[in-house]
Amino acid sequence: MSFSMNAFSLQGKVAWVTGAAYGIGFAIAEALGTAGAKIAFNCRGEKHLDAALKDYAAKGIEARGYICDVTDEAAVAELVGQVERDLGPIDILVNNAGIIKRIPMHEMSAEDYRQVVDIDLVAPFICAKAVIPGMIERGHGKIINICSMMSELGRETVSAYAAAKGGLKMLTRNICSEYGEHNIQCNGIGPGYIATPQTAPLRERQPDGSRHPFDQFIVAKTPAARWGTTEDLMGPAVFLASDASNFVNGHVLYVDGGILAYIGKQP
Ligand code: NAP
Ligand code: GCO
Repeated sequence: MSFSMNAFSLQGKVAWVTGAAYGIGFAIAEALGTAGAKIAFNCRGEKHLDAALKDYAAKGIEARGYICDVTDEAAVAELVGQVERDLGPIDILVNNAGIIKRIPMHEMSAEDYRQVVDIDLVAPFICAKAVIPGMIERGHGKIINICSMMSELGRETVSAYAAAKGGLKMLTRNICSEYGEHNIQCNGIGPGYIATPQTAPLRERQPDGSRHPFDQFIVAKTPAARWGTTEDLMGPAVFLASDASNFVNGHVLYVDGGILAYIGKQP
């Protein structure tokens, strides 16, 4: 038995990354494209789609973009058919699209709570469900669910998000349990605190120019002593999308600069 770096290549594969017009999804799609995969991505509106197509082209990545809300089961099924006609069967799905609402739980409406769960937990089920039959037929497939620190930890104001991301960790394990025998690997990536539009409000400068208290808190709580970048997620995503991880299943790979290992700075 010998090992070749080709195990990490995605040449000839088709990867669909949800919500990948910018942020973490864009970086993951860029990495998978650089590793050789043909890229399909979706987002909700024309404006982001057009900008993203230019951004992918500027990175030298051939990507097809589609408008599709991942909570709409019929639209997702249609999208999968279209991607397969345009690029070929989907080998890799990355469930990245997600939102957060930071509202104290006792003030949060059930409607807001449901919207977060719908996008962050129900949509990954909808998207996975749409690609699994084809993966079973072809005898292989990779599903990567973008989890969170909140798959393990709680904090003030993010009850819906934590419930959804905790659920997503268990959906990951369940897809592994249910479809592992078909050579389908379903794993999660649990990013730490990553500088993207989603976390921008937590990094905003204060009126006096000082750093946001949450920004300072996160840097102190992270052994790496910094926020993560979207680039930090590229290598882990390629690994989990490639044959190099064919016996890794039902796992959440935390890419958090060490947050989950750390009790916190002593006073
Ligand atoms: P972001 O900058 O806010 O990007 C979120 C993406 O999701 C956008 O492209 C958005 O597209 C898309 N999206 C949202 N709802 C959608 C829907 N219903 N249908 C289709 N696309 C939808 O967030 P991010 O920081 O890159 O986060 C990406 C993922 O990583 C999320 O699941 C998030 O929870 C997770 N995560 C983030 C961090 C972090 O620190 N940033 C840490 C851990 C996990 P539109 O513009 O079309 O709405
Ligand atoms: C928050 C953050 C997070 C991160 C991320 C951490 O308000 O605490 O937005 O939850 O985005 O998911 O891993």
